[in-house]
Amino acid sequence: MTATALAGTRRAFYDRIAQLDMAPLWETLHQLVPPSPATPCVPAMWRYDDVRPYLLESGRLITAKEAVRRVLILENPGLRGQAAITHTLYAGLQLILPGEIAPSHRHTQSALRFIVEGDGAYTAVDGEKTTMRPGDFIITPSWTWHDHGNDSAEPMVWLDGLDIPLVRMLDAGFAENYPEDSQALTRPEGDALARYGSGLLPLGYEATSRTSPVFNYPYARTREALETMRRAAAWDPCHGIRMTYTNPATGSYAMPTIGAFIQLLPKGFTMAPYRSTDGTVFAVVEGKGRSTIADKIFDWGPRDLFVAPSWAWQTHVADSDAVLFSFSDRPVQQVLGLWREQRGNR
Ligand code: GTQ
Repeated sequence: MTATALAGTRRAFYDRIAQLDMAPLWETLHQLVPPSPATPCVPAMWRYDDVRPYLLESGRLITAKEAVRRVLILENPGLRGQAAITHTLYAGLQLILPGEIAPSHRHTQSALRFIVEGDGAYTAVDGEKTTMRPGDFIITPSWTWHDHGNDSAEPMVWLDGLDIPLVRMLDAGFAENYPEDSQALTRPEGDALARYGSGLLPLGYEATSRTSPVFNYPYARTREALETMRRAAAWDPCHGIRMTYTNPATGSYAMPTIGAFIQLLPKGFTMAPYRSTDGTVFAVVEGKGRSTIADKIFDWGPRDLFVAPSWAWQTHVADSDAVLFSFSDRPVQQVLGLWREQRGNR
């Protein structure tokens, strides 16, 4: 048989087995088992100044109550239509205007909030309210009731990070609405942080879930920790001083599906190249600088957002002292034994 004839015979064979819902592995094996991650996720950046006018415009088009969550989804250009910023994670910017309430619901997807703009709106989680301030890291564990409200005089904006694409892939999503807009509060504000986030734990405490019992990690404390550490800590050549938000009861990540990090990059420091298999979303809190992600260069300042795909080389430079928040699916990859990282030379 000639090569052309063989190719034709094969194609006819593929058509015949397609009738039985089968396909030949050998045509796609190299794609199915790539030598290194071949993600459709691409490096991308959202400048806050570009996005903010649209966010405020959305506030004139729909109320938080009608929208349930008034969010502009940040869609990775390589994943349009999938509500995904990386292959496994969702991100969006949520706006809540003075006097509004985003009604209470719960879902199996875990969520994090990283506060970008405004001061004094609240989120209520599992019977307790917490006031939100810029830079605060707040979590909404899987299947906990949560509603958001704004009693302040200013619009409030935060970055939402959820494991929506991951849970969708696992077909493990459930959701329900609370019978009223606001859930019943059973504990005073600050209770969880005092009880679990002060280097103390209640006597005989045993974790009842895989998520941290602390649900607001206030920026004031985080920033102070970074500032104190810089006096003694050696800078990591790739990350500066980078810390993980942890569950104080286990020392592990604050949530089982999303890892969150905060890092301080010193002024004038060029980080060494780094890559890891967890596609990572970055939010700039303070300072100015630039990151090279694969072949893209992003100049960033406060409130800008960018994403580094799995296994893409990343290098950060800070022109002034800079603080970056970031999140990824690292806990999932690590618990499954899949996570890899590589450090390059400066
Ligand atoms: O605040 O509960 O961005 O359920 C997407 C889904 C936010 C939320 C989002 C959600 C929420």
